[in-house]
Amino acid sequence: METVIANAGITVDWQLVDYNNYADSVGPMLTTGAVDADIVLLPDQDPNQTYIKSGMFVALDNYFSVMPNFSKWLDANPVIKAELTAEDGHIYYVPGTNVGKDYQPVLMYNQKWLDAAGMEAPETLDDFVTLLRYFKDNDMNGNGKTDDEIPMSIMADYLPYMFGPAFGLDIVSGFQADADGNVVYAYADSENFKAYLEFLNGLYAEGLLEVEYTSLDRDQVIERISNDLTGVAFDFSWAMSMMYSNVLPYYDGTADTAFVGAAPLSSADYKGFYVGRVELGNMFGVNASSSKVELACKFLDYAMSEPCQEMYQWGIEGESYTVDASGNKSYTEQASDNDWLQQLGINPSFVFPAQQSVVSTDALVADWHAECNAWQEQFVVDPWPFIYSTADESEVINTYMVDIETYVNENATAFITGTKSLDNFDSYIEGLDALKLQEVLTVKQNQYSRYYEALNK
Ligand SMILES: [Ca+2]
Repeated sequence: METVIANAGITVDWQLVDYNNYADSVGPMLTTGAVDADIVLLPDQDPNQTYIKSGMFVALDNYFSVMPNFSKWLDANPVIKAELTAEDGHIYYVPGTNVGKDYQPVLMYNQKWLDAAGMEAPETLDDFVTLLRYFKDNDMNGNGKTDDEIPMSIMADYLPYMFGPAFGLDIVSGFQADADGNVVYAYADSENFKAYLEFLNGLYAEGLLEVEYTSLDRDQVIERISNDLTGVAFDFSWAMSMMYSNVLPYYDGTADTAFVGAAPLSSADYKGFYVGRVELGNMFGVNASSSKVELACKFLDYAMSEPCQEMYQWGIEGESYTVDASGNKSYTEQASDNDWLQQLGINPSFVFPAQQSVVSTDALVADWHAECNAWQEQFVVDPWPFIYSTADESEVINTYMVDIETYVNENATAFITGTKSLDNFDSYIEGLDALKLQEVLTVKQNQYSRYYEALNK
């Protein structure tokens, strides 16, 4: 941290606030205008443009001539640029980002079971069902019994990630847009969402999706894997080597004995994908009443530069990392002490707009896992983006969405478990109208149209 400041050639009056109470402390300060800092780390992402509309922060695009690093970075990251574009077309904040395409939720198989079945990881729903039947009917764990195998152990929250894309649906985000920017609610898709429910109801009826799936939690999945009882999981990728493979009784550190990530499932009509995460993180703004607006913009721009990003990620050469003759970096032993590392102001870096990198995660997982993650990245698509709301839009969404989400989740469970027949699917769709889905869709369409315009500018 000191190095960044020293290299920038400035002195800083820090106003430090306990990070655990940051939002509670700084939110009221911003609301009352009692902030004299030149640069402010926002307490939230200003989702309703409250601070933007109060005129508290400078429109940074007016200063892009002195912000070459930031403007270049925005051009290289069009989704984030569009997300940061406010309703009035200006950009007010410099963001930190989270990893959005790496180590996200993915499908994984017990490689030993796959090999014993003589099968490759399935890529279609049909092959997948064939595999589940094989796992169910055979003594995959070799204990002499064929009735203790649970073909797959999937927590209910991950079913949308796992099966929605094969039906062309992003029911993780819920709202999705086509290539022309037209917004639909995936849970109201009368053809594809019905097909999704029919498919899962079929798995459930056949005992391939277990009766207890709605209450299954991660600890139970881990326990099953440690007893070699299950062949398929779907979870955040980091669980692959760090929570699942490592508890397998025969795991020897190689992919041959592990739970290994695979391609997403596809159908004849739709190519599968994995749903990523919004990358936008902390936001930094320049105070419009500052006497040093241009200097503040310049500093934020410097803080976005590649040498600084490298420091947020690796720290200081010779202390937290070393560089070998061919230019490859590796962390020092001392850097494995994360408390020490955080004293350098990094991992994570809270006080600068840091772009989170996968390198530090790669270093934590098995090599085969890091390779698998890098390969799986090709299947990950952007989720529904962050888009600023207006106060009116927020009101509509807040008024109706909780009831809509409760309704779709309850109905999905009822249709999958068969307590409600899919003959009633049309009345389910009609029920969404009664819950004012159309009003929410109008808001979402307006929001997406703004985003779409900024994206294609
Ligand atoms: Ca068995």
